[in-house]
Amino acid sequence: MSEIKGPSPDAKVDGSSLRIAIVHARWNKVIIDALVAGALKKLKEAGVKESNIVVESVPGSFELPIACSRMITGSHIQAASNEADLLGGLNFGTPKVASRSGTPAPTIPSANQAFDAVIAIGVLIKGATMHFEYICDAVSNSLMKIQVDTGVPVIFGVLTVLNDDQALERAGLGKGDKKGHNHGEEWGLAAVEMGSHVRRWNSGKFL
Ligand code: DLZ
Repeated sequence: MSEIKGPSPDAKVDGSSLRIAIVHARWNKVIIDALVAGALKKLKEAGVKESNIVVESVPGSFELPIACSRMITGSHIQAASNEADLLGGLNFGTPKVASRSGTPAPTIPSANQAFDAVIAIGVLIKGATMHFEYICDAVSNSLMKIQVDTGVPVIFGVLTVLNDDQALERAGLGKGDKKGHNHGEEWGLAAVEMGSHVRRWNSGKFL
């Protein structure tokens, strides 16, 4: 394998305070499952708590942009509702501790905070028509637009490959000595790094 191509050594980032979403397509499931597992492995190794990882699925890669967009918005609504609860305001569904004394029960502070990053995972394999080109173009442009517009990093976990073997190798499932490497792992690390950078940048702190 080339020594030049590929990411530089992992940035050491602590994911223990981050909340991360993974949304994956269900097309090409064997490869998807390996990529999601790779991303989850690295999220946990970086300290992201299991309770702060949300995994959702959509039919195909074409649905990834709407899922990312709505999940980011939904997590902001969830976080705002938690804040309102803590201030004694409206409660949109956070459970309350049962009161035995007749005095109002305190609201349990929820761990739900807005997502610090979303990983969009899909596997697009070229077929005989132009379908592949249109979907690759639309999905990659939309995901980039969502992260720039929302300010929440959207990690591009979409394989755009010419055949099954290329996809298998990029999920670490290749045949013989072409086992390849699971790119899901890099996506997990990228989510933690970008989530933590953006938090810092948003509070006006720079290295
Ligand atoms: C229709 C379709 C095709 C042909 N190929 C793929 C693929 O390789 N990878 C993928 O994630 N999704 C594929 N899809 C489904 C579309 O992404 C989408 O789900 C449908 O067109 C419905 O909008």
